Amino acid sequence: MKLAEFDAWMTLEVARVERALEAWVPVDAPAGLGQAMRYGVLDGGKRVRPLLVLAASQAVHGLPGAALRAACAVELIHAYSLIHDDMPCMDNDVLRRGKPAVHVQFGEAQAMLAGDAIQALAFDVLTPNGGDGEPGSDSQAVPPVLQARLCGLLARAAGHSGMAGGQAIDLASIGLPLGENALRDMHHRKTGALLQASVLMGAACGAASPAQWAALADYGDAIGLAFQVVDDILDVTHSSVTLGKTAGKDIDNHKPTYVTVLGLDAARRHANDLRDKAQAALARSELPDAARLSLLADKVVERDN
Ligand code: GRG
Repeated sequence: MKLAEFDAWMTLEVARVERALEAWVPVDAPAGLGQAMRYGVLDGGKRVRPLLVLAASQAVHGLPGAALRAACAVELIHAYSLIHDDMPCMDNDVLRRGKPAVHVQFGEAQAMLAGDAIQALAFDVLTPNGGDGEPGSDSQAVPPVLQARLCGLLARAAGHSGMAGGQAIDLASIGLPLGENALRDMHHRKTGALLQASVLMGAACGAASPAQWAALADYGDAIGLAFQVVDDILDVTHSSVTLGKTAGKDIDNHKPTYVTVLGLDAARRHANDLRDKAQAALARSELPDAARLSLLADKVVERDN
């Protein structure tokens, strides 16, 4: 696939995800909650996770309606995690996606509620049969067995053994000299689990053989970690303006990172090794339509925000 074709695909798919999120995140939730939810979800973010869902689904000729719902559900979980992460009781940041964080704009209580409601909405979006006339409802698009599978994959990635567990380790590790293994375990959970789930939820929308599923799981595992290594690198090499969030935060907060543990050059080499691992896993999958996943792996490592 040529780069121009891939760029056009990304533009088209991101626009489709934006339209769906625009329709599904409510305007009319009580007492200003809808406004806070929409502020936290819409108009910002690279939408990497939805693109991974859609690319994986297309690689296995998945159901397009199911894949779009899965793409939005993963992005909703990601958006909720950022809202809660920015709160004073966690990472205490004021800038997110180039604008004031949700708790700065709407207050702490509303930010907590917006995150809670966005998390619940993710599972609502995945279960259209339970939806009561929600916008764009297409219960035919996601067979009930697939709804349950997608909910399970997402819940396990977001919960205590995945993202929330990783966040707990993160908060408990401030100022501690973590070794590389402990750092890897934390980031597998905190960042990697949701990125890997994005790939697997896309794969679940189609027919992946057990060997292809295992290869895609390895791909998701490698890019999930690569994403975090690059995040640690960008935190020290790029400005807040480029990143749309406060740069240099990890060092200021005395957090162990791949840069503090390995050093900048070794961290860069590690990111490239993980990209190679992801590409090798894709080759093992022998999926003929995996070019988008391959180009996304490059993008994860070469990104500058
Ligand atoms: C609150 C349960 C809970 C978890 C929070 C995701 C997370 C866990 C914390 C965010 C802290 C952080 C900066 C992690 C590094 C990796 C990461 C998730 C970066 C942000 O994701 P991007 O770059 O953001 O995809 P955009 O804004 O582009 O969507």
